[in-house]
Amino acid sequence: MAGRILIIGACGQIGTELTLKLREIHGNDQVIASDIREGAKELMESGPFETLNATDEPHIRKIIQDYEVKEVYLMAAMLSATAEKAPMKAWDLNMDSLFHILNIAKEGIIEKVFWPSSIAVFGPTTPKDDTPQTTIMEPTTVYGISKQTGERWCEYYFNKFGVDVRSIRYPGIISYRTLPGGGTTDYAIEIFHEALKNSSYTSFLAEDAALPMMYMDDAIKATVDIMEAPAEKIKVRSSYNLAAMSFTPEILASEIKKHINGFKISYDPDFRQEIAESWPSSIDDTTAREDWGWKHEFNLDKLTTTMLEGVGKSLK
Ligand code: AKB
Repeated sequence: MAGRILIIGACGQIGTELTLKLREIHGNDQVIASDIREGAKELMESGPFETLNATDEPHIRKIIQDYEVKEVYLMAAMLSATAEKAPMKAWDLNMDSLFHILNIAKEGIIEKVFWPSSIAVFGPTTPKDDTPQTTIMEPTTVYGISKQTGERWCEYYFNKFGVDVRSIRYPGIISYRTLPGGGTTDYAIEIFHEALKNSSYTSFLAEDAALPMMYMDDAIKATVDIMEAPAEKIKVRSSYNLAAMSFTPEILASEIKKHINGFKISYDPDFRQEIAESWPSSIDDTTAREDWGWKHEFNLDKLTTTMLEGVGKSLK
């Protein structure tokens, strides 16, 4: 690859692991991490870091110019639960940052863009089970509205200006290295920490709230794969459905009980339950599998053992 890679939002849950993976693939000095605040030691010490507000267009342009960046991964966003508490701030962050990058790409300064979408683009009127790639989308959250709008603009910039932008609708992503911030699917990470610390967890979602989920390594693999695929294979320029597994808090708890004797779960649903109810229970990702060969590796069993081991080590 000619030119360097810039990750905006590199210190977040997905950004951290994505940056480390891309540094492993392309070399540490080829991947510039940036975020509004510093992050994990491993990330800060393994390559270049720039403090960057994702809405500061002149600063984004300067970093792209200084490092001769050709590929941008825009991972900065306000997630579903936090966005409900600060709607205008979420809208400004999620949309302004995307427009800055799309416009820089339109000018030909960068060649390729990755922008994550989410299952939040769907809403209560969407078919809930095996949600198809193309279907009714009437999101009812600020985050979902921003992601759906973003998808429309990505497709528009591809069609009108030939911008090579690629996107995935992430489900809930489960990992142990960096904690997520402000999502509705975060319970599925908190539960492992509480199970190992206290042998009990109170879920903020109801026992039967089924949501699409994925282990981090699969999400990173999908992100790398879609960006490495030949352009002609990327036929969807809004965003691809992506799936691995689907479970409820009750199912996850019974999986954890197989490893932690006496683990107890209780339920105290809050405002996030309403968000979860508006989202699909499971996703049909046939199009991603057919177009660019997406394939997941982690099922619930493998996810549970990996999380218990990873969180367990981090608590020592
Ligand atoms: C959230 O819960 O907001 C995110 C997402 C599904 O995009 N994890």
